[in-house]
Amino acid sequence: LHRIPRPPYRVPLAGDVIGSSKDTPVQDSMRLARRLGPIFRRNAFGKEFVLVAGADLAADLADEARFAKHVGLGVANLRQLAGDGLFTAYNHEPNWQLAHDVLAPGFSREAMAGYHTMMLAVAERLTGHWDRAAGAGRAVDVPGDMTKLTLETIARTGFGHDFGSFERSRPHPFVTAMIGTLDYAQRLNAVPAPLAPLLLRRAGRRNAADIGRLHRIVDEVVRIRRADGGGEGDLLDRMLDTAHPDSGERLSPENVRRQVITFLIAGHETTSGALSFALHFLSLNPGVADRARAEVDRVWGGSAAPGYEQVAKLRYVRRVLDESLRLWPTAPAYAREARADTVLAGEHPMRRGAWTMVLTPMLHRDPAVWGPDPERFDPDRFDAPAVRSRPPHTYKPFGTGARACIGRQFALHEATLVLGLLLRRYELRPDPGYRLRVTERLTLMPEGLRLRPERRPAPA
Ligand code: MNH
Repeated sequence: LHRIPRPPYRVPLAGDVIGSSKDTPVQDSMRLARRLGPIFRRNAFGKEFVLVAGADLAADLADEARFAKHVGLGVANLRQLAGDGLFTAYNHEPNWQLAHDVLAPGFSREAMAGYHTMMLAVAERLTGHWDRAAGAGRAVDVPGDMTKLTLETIARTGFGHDFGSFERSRPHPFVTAMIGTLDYAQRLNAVPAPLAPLLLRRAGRRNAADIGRLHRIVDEVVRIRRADGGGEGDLLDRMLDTAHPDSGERLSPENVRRQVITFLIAGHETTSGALSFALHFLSLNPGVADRARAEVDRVWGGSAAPGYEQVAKLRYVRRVLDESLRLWPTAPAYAREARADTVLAGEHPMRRGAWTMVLTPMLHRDPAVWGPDPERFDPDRFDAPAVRSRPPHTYKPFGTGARACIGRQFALHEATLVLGLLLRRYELRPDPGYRLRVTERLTLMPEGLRLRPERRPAPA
């Protein structure tokens, strides 16, 4: 451990607090990575942890034979909320495999094609709202609107539930309570564990109230479904009715609640951020936006409603998303633990159970992989020859291995569809005064991003 660099000034008891803020752990770590290199240590109140920012090390950590997901820091802090739900389950908990096997068919190609029409209907609520803003020459609140869109999409496709987000002037209470719990889970990392009950007493009470609110909301979603006697085979039907294909086992009511919370949160917050960053970059790179728009016009032509297949054909729009998630992967870290004593990258001994965090935004900026100017936004980094020429395990916005994101295709289909619709319909004018500020609440979001959509004529 002593060979791994660490920040030079360490405050007794508190640790590496100089130049770091409880509100921006990821961006502080990015700064440290720039100074300290591909692997470094941080210390908080006597707890020492190692972060990885370099591609060679991250590639070695992707070896599933020697490493597995570690439930630590932010993810572990969410266990109060989501217990052994899919995202927060320990590898050894039986409900992980059970829920994974029962829910995975809900993310097959056929399942996605089935969600498409509903995704389109939600996206049209968004364009309705943006049309009114464009007509009045008003700017739109991009993260706020993307969150309305992605929450409605997962709620309706997965759970047959309508949160009415577009009819509300303020965020749905589910969103407010969710942000509260994510924020709290992040803040728990910034205080010494034994003092948390004391230092975060008020915040802890608020967090308990937020969790209670989330439970009541999801219990109501489940109650309505039970009263209806079943939906049309969506995620909630799988959670409630589907037995494991081999064991015949079903999810318990307590576990269903945890899965519903997990999917309602994981299914919208990071996709909302991904769309928001993509719109930010499109507004700043008119050449990229023109090229993406030309592709949409070519592939979709005049068709009023693009079909499922027509979304998959938007290759360049998809690259815009890939590149946005390179620079700002909205789930910005994942942790890996050693399955047995091993040596990381032939250099760093690790005991069984020892763990390290991969700092994805810096992995995605490693000049050895991405060249001398990794900050430059360039979707062509994801054209086929460029992707083929890169080593594996260099791009990880959805994590890695058995515990990688189950909703990846869902997110990419939804986000590509929405970007296509917005590009076809609007010019995206940036707010001249806007400078990117990234807020952290375990996830990343471009704070206060506003754009001025302007209607463009329909393509001939
Ligand atoms: Mn998602 C796991 C990123 C969209 C549901 N997701 C992960 C992980 C990352 C991630 C990273 C792995 C975390 C870890 O190793 O600790 N997810 C994203 C991003 C987007 C995203 C960047 C959008 C963009 N995720 C979605 C959507 C859904 C979803 C949409 C559901 C509809 N994600 C999950 C679940 C897991 C997960 C569930 C946990 C999977 C498992 O452990 O088996």
